[in-house]
Amino acid sequence: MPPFEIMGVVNVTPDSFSDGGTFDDDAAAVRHARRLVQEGAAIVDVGGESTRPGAAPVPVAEEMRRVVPVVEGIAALGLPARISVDTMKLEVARAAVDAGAAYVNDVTAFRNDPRLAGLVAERGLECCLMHMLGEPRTMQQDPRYDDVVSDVKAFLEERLAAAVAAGIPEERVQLDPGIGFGKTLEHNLELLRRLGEIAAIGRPVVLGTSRKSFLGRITGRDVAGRVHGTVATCVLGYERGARVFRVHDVAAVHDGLSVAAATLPPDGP
Ligand code: HH2
Repeated sequence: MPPFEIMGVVNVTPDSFSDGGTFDDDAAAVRHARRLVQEGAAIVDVGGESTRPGAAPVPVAEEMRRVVPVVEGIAALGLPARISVDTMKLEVARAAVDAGAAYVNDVTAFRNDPRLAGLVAERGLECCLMHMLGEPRTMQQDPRYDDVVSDVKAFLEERLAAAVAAGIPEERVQLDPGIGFGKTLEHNLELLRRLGEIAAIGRPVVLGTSRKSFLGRITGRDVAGRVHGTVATCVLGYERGARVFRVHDVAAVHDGLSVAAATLPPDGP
């Protein structure tokens, strides 16, 4: 694996927190994916259901209508990048994989539908298993942990074991602490401070800080002004062992991580 990989976000939703409604035309979303790959994304993550705090669930047929044509369009370009589908639903994932996706990013880590693990196993896909406390509708209502890092780590170890038990080779699994998913500002900061403990599980850690509200709490910036804060978290996260960075601003993060990688010993941090 290269020193780091960037997963560029392609949201095809009317209501995503930072770019909702921007790419609700399929052709625009496909063009955006091409641009993200040109800027350095190794993975493009196509999502048709917002998971922002308070978001309402999207019916399967509507999520498929949003996601599948965009995955097809990206696959037709033959870009040097893997296509990921950001979904918790089996039917959406299956249709996206048939259309060319090779990676399943499930923010419920196969808890919403355990059959998703079977699809990943059968089709030889990669997956990202993410920690979330509760569900998007309610997750920011007073989240509590004994110790956020130990709790998230134990959860990810348990979900990794479940994925392996379902027949997914460990090498195909990446793990994500789920920044902002049922976490206060202090929980997010503690996870970033002690990210090395999550990396110690031994699987690549995916970090999703891009433009999130905790950056706004620190910098006072609105969503569009959080690029520099995003780069800072990615560089620090890289030094603490994260390897995959799910971001909207691929060019800026690619520059930051390239500089960070050049300053580290060749065998990594
Ligand atoms: N964050 C979001 C969505 N999916 N997947 C992973 N693995 N990690 C994350 O941190 C993550 C994720 C939320 O960001 P975004 O897609 O920009 O917003 P929305 O959920 O409103 O579409």
